[in-house]
Amino acid sequence: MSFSAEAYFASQPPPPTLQHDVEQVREFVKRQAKEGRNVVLVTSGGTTVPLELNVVRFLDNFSAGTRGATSAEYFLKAGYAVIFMHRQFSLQPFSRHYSHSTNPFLDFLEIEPPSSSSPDADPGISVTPNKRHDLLNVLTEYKRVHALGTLHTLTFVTVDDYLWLLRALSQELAVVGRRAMFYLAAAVSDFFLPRQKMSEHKIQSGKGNLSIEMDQVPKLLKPLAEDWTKGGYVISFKLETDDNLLLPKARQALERYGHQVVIGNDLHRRKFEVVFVSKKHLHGPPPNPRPATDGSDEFLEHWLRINVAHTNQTPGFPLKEIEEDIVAELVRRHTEWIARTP
Ligand code: 9Z3
Repeated sequence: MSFSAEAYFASQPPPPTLQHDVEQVREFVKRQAKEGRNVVLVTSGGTTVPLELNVVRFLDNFSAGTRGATSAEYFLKAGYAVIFMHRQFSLQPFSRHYSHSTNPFLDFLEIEPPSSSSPDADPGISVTPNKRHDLLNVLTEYKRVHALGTLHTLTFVTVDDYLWLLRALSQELAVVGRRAMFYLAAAVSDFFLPRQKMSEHKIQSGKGNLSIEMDQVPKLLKPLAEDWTKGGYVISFKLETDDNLLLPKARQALERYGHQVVIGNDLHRRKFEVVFVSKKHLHGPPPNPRPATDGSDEFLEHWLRINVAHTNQTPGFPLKEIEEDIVAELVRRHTEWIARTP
């Protein structure tokens, strides 16, 4: 079965923290609006689909949160206020450079013995000299953003949390109209198990194979782009593993949901190659205008590529991140979008 957005929200309960989360976002947006900033909602990380009410098992969607956390940093640098809505425990701006699995920070802290004049004092702690420069840069930007108050973070776990939050936050962002941007990089499940079909307790083994029929997650992009945002600039991501599907699926999404940009990425090439797909009538020309490869002149495609060798150098600090170019291009397009009165 496929739920409409209305049927979904009428039948699935909201997360218990929704009200609290929304109030905090309302305050944040109000302050940013007063200070005249553009506000971007960045979604990041994968959603889960619980299989039981007392959840022991769940399905997960692939995403470490790198795209979202990295992009959030570049938006902050560009002067945007960022609402960072991410999967609990996925990567976050700034701390992402020191992921416990690839670049654990304990590995480059040194213990310094107390001085001979105060031998009973605690030993000091210092940063390994060759790690200082990078850490200082991250820390400086982190402190700057905290002092300005331009980053607000909140979390989701399940696809239900995600959908309820997305609707509520997009309605809150309507206050800033065209100055709002939606950067929907989270990996969202296409299927879910409605409450009414969920087993209360842990599904028991011993009865042979397990078959579960899931329902389709409602597509919220259309109401989001059409009704909730009041002119916000909406970007979704399309993830494929079959190259041949990337462009057709991206075009199909634009056609169906009527938002502004789909960024297509292939699972294995996503760190060094993406494609922006947009509709011609919605935009001025991109920097290297190219007619779409489907032969029609309805869509524009704009490929961004970086040198693959630059993406995997020092852990946590690649020479170049494709998100820098993605964000620069989007800021350019969003600025035009704001300037153009509807
Ligand atoms: C993406 O395509 C993101 O770029 C990635 C980022 C999930 C690939 P990482 O977090 O990965 O850096 O490890 N996000 C959107 C994925 C998605 O679920 N898209 C839906 C679809 O493709 C549409 S909303 O159908």
